Amino acid sequence: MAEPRISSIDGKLAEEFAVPAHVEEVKAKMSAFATKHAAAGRRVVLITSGGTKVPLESRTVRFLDNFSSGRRGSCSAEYFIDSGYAVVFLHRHRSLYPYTRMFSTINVMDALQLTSGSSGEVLVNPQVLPNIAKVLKKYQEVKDGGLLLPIEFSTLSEYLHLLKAAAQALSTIGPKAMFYLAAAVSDFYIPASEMPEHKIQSSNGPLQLSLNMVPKILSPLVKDWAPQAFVISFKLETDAAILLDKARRALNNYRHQAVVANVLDSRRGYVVVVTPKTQDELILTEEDVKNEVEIEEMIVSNLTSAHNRFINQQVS
Ligand code: 9Z3
Repeated sequence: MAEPRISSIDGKLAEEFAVPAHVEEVKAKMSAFATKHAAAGRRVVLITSGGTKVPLESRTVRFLDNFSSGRRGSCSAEYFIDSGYAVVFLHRHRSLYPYTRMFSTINVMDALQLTSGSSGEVLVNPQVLPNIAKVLKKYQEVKDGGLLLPIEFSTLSEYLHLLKAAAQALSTIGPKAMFYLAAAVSDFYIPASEMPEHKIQSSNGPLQLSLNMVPKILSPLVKDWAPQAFVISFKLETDAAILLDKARRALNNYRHQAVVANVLDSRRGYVVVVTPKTQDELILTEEDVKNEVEIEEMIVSNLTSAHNRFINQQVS
């Protein structure tokens, strides 16, 4: 029997990106989650969400970060659950979270009131937390049903190692696994071997940084770690003129199933789902916005249908 291919990225990951202490424990949890839900006839989606932190010192005082709020990922998680999926939610610590995202800008003290009696009871002000009863009910159902497995990352290293662990854990359920890679992942980093231990001193004068390229994790994910899964990456640009070409190039390079292409400023109202044979524009109308329709509902609907077709092709 041929030896399994060891991708060079595996070596690079181990050498240049600090391995989180709990990665094996998290992998076992994800594996048990995937097996349990697949046995119950459910599909499982791994959603990545939020931005990665890139430390400049190993005892980190300063780091590079990016704009991502985690809205796309957290919002999509809710629609995937509504569509019957179980969700592994690999997200940036303190980025938006399914269900609570709706109240993320609210100061909890403004939403509560002490009753006037001596019992010290606390009441919720429904004007400050609109729909709270409905959302809480849904949240509790999801929790009781064990449909959402939250896993946190902060740094780029944590993200990369946890994504690899997730891919390997979900690979056991073959085409029933979907990867929805919406996190905004840094393209640049400082390797562990070149990172200063202590705080960079401003007394040494202006700071010049030299950053390495982050290995393209999509390549081993598709080829080696979860070769039967349905994989969707996201492509973000600020220049709409190059977006679709870049999305097509990614599909050509990595040979996965779809790219969701979006432009920074219009990402809440317009995306294009690109596959090798199709190109679907999803657009929120003014009417949709008035009715509080979210574009993630359309993205999830488009991709769950494509996942259906993908699974049916495997069995026929
Ligand atoms: C996305 O394009 C997501 O849609 C956003 C969502 C990050 C724009 P928010 O979290 O934003 O709702 O505020 N994610 C992927 C971004 C990315 O870094 N893609 C890489 C690239 O474009 C490829 S993996 O090169």
